[in-house]
Amino acid sequence: MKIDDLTISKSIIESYFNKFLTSLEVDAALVGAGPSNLIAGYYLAKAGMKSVIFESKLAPGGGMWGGAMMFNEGVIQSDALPIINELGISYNDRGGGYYTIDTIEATSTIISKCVRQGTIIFNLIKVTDVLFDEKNGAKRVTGLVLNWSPTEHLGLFVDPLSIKASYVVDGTGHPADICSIITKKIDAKLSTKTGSVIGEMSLRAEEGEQFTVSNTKMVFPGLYVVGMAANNVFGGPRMGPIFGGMIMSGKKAADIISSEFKNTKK
Ligand code: 48F
Repeated sequence: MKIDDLTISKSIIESYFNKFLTSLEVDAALVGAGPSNLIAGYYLAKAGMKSVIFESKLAPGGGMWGGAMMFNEGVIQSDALPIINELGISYNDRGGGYYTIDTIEATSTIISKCVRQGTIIFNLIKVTDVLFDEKNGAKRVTGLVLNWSPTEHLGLFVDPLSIKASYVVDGTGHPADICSIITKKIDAKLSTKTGSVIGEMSLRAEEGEQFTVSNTKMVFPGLYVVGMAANNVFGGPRMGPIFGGMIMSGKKAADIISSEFKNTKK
């Protein structure tokens, strides 16, 4: 076959912009492609919701690739094994309910399953702000404001674009970027003890893992937190290189949002 350079360019441009156009109004918009949001994306798509993830870096996967201290192995506890089995990720049984996963295989599989299930991932796009509505003094997050990540690095003054979403999920990990943004920019009072981002505490795996899952919830109308962002926002400890909590948090977020979504459609 003869290869035509312009056909290559036209194919990429048209496919990309079709993908972007179909993502302008979605059921769920997820910020950050770490393990928790990738799992949320997988289960949201499985539940039939139109979902999209925006990731500021080149590679989705967040902090999972590097395992612990760049040893590319991670630990999963038995509670998260049903999800690992559903996704077909391999593991080694270390005994006592501890399993190790090769973080390269695990991260690449989670990304692939998420996309193949139907959640679109856009990389190199940073969420810089939110869209919100205000009715009778009550605010609700209704979308995201986006820009190419390099604009920030290069200090370019380029205006963003925006999309609308019925539900937004902050899965930005340690910084909890979206929750911080709304407390500063729309004077949002979060459902935390202080009304703002409390900040993450020192590493304690046992407590941190439970904290992530129990604090995966709505933090402001229209906005949910998952994974490490939940620990930062609600003031829980970090957990280090055990990933079961991240995975269970992603599934919990998808379960809450998809059941709410179904209720609004009744
Ligand atoms: O940090 P990250 O992996 O979040 P997570 O799903 O998982 C945490 C674990 O990896 C690990 C841990 C548990 O053992 O503590 O750290 O909670 O992924 C967060 C992703 O969000 C992206 C960031 O590049 C990363 O890939 N991100 C952060 N801010 C933005 C963003 C933003 N404003 N817009 C788009 N992406």
